[in-house]
Amino acid sequence: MEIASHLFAIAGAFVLADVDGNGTIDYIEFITATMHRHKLETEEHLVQAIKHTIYKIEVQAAAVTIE
Ligand SMILES: [Ca+2]
Repeated sequence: MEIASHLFAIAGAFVLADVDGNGTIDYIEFITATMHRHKLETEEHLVQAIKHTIYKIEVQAAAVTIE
């Protein structure tokens, strides 16, 4: 079940990367797809860092309120 879901995700990624729809991923399509993925991962890391920072600020604010 899990393998099928991974294969489905990979097939979907290939379909999205094949911009001209010719059934193959050329160099430009590969670079474009991987750069887009890298950007998404970078944005996800930024969101996680901001959430972590907000959490730490809230914890510190709660500690100050208690004291
Ligand atoms: Ca193509």
